[in-house]
Amino acid sequence: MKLYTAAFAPNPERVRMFLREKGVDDLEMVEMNIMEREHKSDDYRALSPFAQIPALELDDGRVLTESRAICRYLEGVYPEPNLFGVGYEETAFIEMWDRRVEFMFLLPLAWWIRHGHPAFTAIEKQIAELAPRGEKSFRFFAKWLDGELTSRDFVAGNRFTIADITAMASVGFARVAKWKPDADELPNLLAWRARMLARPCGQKG
Ligand SMILES: N[C@@H](CCC(=O)N[C@@H](CS)C(=O)NCC(=O)O)C(=O)O
Repeated sequence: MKLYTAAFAPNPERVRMFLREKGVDDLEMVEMNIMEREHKSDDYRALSPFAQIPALELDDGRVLTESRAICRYLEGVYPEPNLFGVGYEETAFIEMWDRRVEFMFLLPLAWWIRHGHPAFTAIEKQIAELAPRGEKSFRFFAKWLDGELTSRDFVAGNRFTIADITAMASVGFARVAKWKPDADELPNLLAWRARMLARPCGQKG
């Protein structure tokens, strides 16, 4: 298997965190430079039709894209520790949380950064109004998640899961917008982040 990845980008970082939590460090990695538009080449588009990273090329030549689908596949190859849930109930609740985080935290953040940060003109036809709209939704969800974390240690329940990884990838990417959880406004999110930074997912790999 070969993982196409890119430094500083949140979706490939989700997969790299997933691998670190699984203790897998021998996957072949192909590093792409997004800002130099390496992923826009015809060769890469043949693998990933929307020219997005990450992509996982399987040994038989098939290619998986979409971070969550790639992690799903890797969970099958490396089942322990379980990060997607055991049984239909836990799996459903973890999926609910992971999708909430992806669509209501990571996606608005991507709008904020991609449509607001001058460096992103390299890959985005910026629409100025989308940046503040994304920022507002991102900040709203951060506050809401902070409230949820008053009563538990992890995003989706009482153990570490894929939902924590998606949230950590978001919080990490938010540094590009000079945002991080504030001790007065988001104390629970800040404490959660400190716990995550102490885990394999929080180590730079
Ligand atoms: N839904 C996809 C999104 C992938 C995605 O947007 N990747 C970004 C990096 S985080 C990318 O490839 N950006 C390059 C571009 O938009 O030109 C996933 O979950 O993997």
